[in-house]
Amino acid sequence: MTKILAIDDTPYNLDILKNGLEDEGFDMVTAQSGREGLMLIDQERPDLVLLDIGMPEMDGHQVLQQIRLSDEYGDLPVIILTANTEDSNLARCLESGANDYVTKPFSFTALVARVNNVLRTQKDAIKLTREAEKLRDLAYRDEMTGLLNRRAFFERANAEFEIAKSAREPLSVAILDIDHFKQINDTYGHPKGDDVLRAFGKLLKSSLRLHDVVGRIGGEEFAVLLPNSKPMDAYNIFERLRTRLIKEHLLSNEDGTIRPVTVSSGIVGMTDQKELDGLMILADMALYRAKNQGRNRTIV
Ligand code: GH3
Ligand code: MG
Ligand code: MG
Ligand code: MG
Repeated sequence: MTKILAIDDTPYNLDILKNGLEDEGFDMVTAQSGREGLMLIDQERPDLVLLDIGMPEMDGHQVLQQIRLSDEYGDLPVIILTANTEDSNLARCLESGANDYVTKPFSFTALVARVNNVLRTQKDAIKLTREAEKLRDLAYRDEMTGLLNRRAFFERANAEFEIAKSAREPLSVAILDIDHFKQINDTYGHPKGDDVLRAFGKLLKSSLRLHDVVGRIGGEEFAVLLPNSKPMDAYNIFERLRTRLIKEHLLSNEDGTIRPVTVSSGIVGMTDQKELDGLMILADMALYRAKNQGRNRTIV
């Protein structure tokens, strides 16, 4: 059965979509915010997403961007539901990677036809949008690791920070820095150093949830914003990552000995900071302490 996730901040719209599409034989899941929608994509693995654009906090464009940047869900078909019928808005919806759009108010016949059409032509649509995806990647993605680049990280992280601040929700920020990376380059060569960065990026991403914001913000420096997470939750995640990294990523020396790759991390939770920058400075201070205390550790 085809599972559809509808994301809309208006409960009434969700009821209409759920009832109407269930009658058409679809399995329906609903979310009232962008962030809840991203969580449900992880949990429910829908075949298609119906996405409202005008939502407070995280709007539809931001949700779509997050989906398209995901390795796992990047190809997920998305149909945008929008009340704004201006050409510029509709063009923007398609440019940001939507497979199709439906303008509100919509007829169910048209909506169901578009859903079926998108599902059928999903593969062709991927090919057609590949060029656009490449351009988007250039702007947002760090080429080496596939994570968000520095600019995109701060853009997304600032948006999450504002949401958490106004909703008075917990949030954690972490900065991670690979230990003695210069020595890794000097000992094993720059290409091997690049391999370590790629492997670390992959491990980091796989330790986190789809709605966590994760980027490479410097050469061997990474940053993560975890919405709705207390510092101790983040600590447990990064400690697991740290011990896994040491076990799984070993560099062998010519004399047969091995050298594990290690990482130091600084974590902070939401404080009375008015700006994300303030939290980043505190996370950097925690990282500095981790380095000073001997590296290969996580400090909250
Ligand atoms: P610390 O434990 O204090 O963090 O020491 P470190 O050697 O990791 O830190 P330092 O800042 O002294 O060196 C970072 C090194 O990372 C220097 C730079 O050449 C290297 N680097 C930065 N970007 C890249 C990259 O894209 N690829 C590779 N292979 N190396 C990089
Ligand atoms: Mg809305
Ligand atoms: Mg370092
Ligand atoms: Mg560094």
